[in-house]
Amino acid sequence: MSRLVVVSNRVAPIQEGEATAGGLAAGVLDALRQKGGIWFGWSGTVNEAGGPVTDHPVEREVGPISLFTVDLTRRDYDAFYRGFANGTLWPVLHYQIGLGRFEWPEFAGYRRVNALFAHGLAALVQPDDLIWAHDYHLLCLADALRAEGMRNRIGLFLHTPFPAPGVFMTIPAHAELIRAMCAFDLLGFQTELDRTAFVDYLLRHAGGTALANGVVSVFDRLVHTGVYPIGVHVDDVRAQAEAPANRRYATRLRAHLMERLILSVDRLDYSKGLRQRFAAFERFLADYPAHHGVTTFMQIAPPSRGDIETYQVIRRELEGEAGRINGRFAEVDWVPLRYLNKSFPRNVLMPLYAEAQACLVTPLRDGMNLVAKEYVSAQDPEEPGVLVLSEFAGAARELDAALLVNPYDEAGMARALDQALCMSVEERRERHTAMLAVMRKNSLERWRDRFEADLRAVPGDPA
Ligand code: GDG
Repeated sequence: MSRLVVVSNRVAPIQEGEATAGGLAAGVLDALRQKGGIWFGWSGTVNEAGGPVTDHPVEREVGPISLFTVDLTRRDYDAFYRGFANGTLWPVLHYQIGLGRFEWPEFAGYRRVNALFAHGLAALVQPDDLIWAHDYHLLCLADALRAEGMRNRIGLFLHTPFPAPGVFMTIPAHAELIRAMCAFDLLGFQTELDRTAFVDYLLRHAGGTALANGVVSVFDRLVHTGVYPIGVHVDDVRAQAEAPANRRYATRLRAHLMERLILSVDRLDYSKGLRQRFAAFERFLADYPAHHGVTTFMQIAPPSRGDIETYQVIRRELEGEAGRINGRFAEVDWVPLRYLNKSFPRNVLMPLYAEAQACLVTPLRDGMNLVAKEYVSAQDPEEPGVLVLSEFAGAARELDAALLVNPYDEAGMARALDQALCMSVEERRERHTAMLAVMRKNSLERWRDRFEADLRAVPGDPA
């Protein structure tokens, strides 16, 4: 059978026998571990001007997986990673048009890095290999691979949302991007809303014609589209949450906290709605004083993309807000908000989920949101906590038994928190059982297997 070649911006730093963080890495690793294959991407190293630049990918073997990585020059990193990928695409894909910027030279840098990846891959890939690219960094990869003469089956899974065409079209290079995306054979999305938005663009603005089963005829080729909601390993999360060796931290925490814990865990990113969430927590403290002295809100927010200005701004804002809210409400024996701007090992995080009576997951937009799914997985089914979830997270399409909130509605979020903390055990169990059933069905294995099978089944690029 043909090999699987996975391409993502970063190759996870994997060691044999060690668990890795995040859904992408876990799902991809499972697939590669079972059948072997190649994982290709950026090494994470930026070569400063004049520094050494290798023109061929560096190989490392980990079990049956061959990892190939390339370095980026400072110029490419600035234009591709800080520039077009995270300065333009990320905000627009998350409907944050006002935070986006656009520079044609950065778009050229984005294309250049996609071409660099394609060139490196061309030397490794055999004609019948399946190529599975991941995420918004690589929208132009298939186009670049075709330019290298490759006719392989090539798929893309977009981990972020895909916005309504009118939003996407605020990117001045939208037409070039869409044309390049259509060089993929299969485009996978987290939700039907994202898939429909993409197909809508093709039909209304690119002259496409819809055929059966999510196939669109456009630019003289057939583009397949599908919905593949990413999942988590439900039982692994629960096992990590319960393992006595992992629970030291959680047990100590329990001794220090008052009665109730509300937990949030997010990369420090403006799309996650942290500022609005802090405001909602402040409203909760103001409107529901019965929770004073007994409830703590803990926000874990590991720094992310710290060399991009919009991220520095949100970091400063949150630090200020956390101090102000605590200054307003704290008592000598109670601090309502704990803001931790650092990351924790996964085996510390999972028991913390299990400790929390409520988890507040309120992104302004999110492709899926795995924290929501991990929280539900980590709960004790007899005494489960309550998930308060933004209706604009992809996960809300599946986890509709959560308390769904609008992340722009401070009073609504405050009310939902009160409801979560006062909910009867019967209702908590009922909601938890419903969510667990959906997550077992849409597991991480299913995400991976369905995408791979669908990619295998596409007819391939005509010569
Ligand atoms: C993108 C899309 C989509 C968080 N803090 C720590 C830590 N984490 C882990 C969580 C979770 C992962 O990182 C975050 O995943 P999310 O899905 O919540 O968000 P993004 O990072 O934005 O991921 C998203 C996802 O891709 C998959 O398709 O769902 O919509 O934006 O697994 O547990 N892990 C560790 N320490 C931390 O402090 N070890």
